[in-house]
Amino acid sequence: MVSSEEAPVFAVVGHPNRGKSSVVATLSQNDSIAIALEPGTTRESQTYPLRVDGRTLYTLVDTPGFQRPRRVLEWLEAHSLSASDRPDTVAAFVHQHRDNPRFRDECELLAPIIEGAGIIYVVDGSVPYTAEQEAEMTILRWTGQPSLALINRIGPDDHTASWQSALGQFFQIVRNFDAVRAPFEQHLGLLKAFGQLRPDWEQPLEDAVGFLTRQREDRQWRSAHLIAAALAEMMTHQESRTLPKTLDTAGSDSRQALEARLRERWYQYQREREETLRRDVETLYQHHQIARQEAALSWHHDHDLFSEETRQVWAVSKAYLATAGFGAGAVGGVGIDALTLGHSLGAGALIGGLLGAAGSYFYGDRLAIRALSLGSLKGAGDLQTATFGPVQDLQFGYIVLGRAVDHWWHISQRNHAGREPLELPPSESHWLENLHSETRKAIQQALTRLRKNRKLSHGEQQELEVALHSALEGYSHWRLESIA
Ligand SMILES: Nc1nc2c(ncn2[C@@H]2O[C@H](COP(=O)(O)OP(=O)(O)OP(=O)(O)O)[C@@H](O)[C@H]2O)c(=O)[nH]1
Ligand SMILES: [Mg+2]
Repeated sequence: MVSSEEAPVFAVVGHPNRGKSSVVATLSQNDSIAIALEPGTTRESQTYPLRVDGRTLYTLVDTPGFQRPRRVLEWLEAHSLSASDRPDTVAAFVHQHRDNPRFRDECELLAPIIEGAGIIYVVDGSVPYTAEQEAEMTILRWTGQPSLALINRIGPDDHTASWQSALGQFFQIVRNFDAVRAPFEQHLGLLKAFGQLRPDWEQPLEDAVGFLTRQREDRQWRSAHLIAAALAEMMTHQESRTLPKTLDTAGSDSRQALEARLRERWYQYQREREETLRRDVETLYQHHQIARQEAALSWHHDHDLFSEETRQVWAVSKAYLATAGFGAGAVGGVGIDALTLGHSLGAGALIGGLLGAAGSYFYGDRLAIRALSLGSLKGAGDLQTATFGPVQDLQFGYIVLGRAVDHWWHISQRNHAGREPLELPPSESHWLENLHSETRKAIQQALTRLRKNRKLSHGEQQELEVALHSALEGYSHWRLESIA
């Protein structure tokens, strides 16, 4: 067990407003760190450990930006006799100026470095390099600490090349790193690079890469588990109410009113359950502040029409049902491949026939939900129960699943420096078609069982989780490919 004292510490330093806090937020997976357009957002140094399973992998120190680097450098030059005393001279500067308000920011940012922190120097590659920066870089070099420079591009322009040649003279490693968009592999790449800078950091940072990789895999499994649980609950949910038998539910008005009330509660339940799933997945990835822009699950009000638009974009195209889902449920295990083959050979008649048989069920306009039913309550002669639901339509499961997988993907990709609202527009592509046939078959089987209102056995639940885990994997590939 490595204690937090032994875990590497990195001070993230640079000019004001260059994305230092953004780098800290992303590398420490902490979305509560203040990031803002105004320079001078960070006024004090603050430490952010990255903990996994109670173990600190490394600590980042967010710092204020340099304010008077030239003055500081003048002082250092005037007080240093030779190169060998430079680190001590920087330490002496901090000790002597701690209470001087003019050098407050410099003392704040240098203090962790003279205590042993490695240096992450952040510059904005979208503005040109200027010699003004040289005083900052010289001071940092004087500390003698291991150092790495990150070119973080905030704006659209690209001045990376001029930065690279200047930074290369001052820092052992220079990397491009976009704090908002850098993919996870680049986070790991930075840690590995840092491990090369100081021999006693190599092992802890190699361990950190291992921990973070396992954590990411673990989060994907947990997400599959959360989505499977939500699917099961949403597809089998029923609203029920106990009523006195004396209450007249025979009249069609009161019956309709009762049904309308239960229906409204059923809708409400579904929206809330989905919202809980969203929050649970976000919490799993340590995103606590996300503002989401997503159309709520919606129904047309006067009759049970599931929004046709939502269904078309998220659910399953006819082609999908023909090639994937439909087969497993309706034609048994061989169905999928037989139908896929049939489709590619242009055997339209076969598919048409099968769809025709089940077509009204799958493509009817109504989202079928089991209507109000009244029954007597066992052992209580003067009471009766009214129930509404569950859903009778497999497509409901696919819609919930499609929305959940897409949300998961955005969350799993999102860096903790991201402050933009998360937009989740419906997708028009039928991603399900790109999954392995076993995955599609397993999903279809589980949804079919759930639609029949069967509780999944432990084994079936696990099968669904395995299938969802591959579905998440497949969705990621598909998204990344469609971006590239
Ligand atoms: N597009 C984009 N914007 C970024 C990136 N990094 C930072 N920003 C934006 O740049 C601005 C400054 O970011 P901060 O992380 O607060 O910068 P800082 O260096 O900590 O600033 P001070 O604490 O004021 O010195 C914010 O508006 C960020 O949203 C990035 O990688 N991409
Ligand atoms: Mg800051």
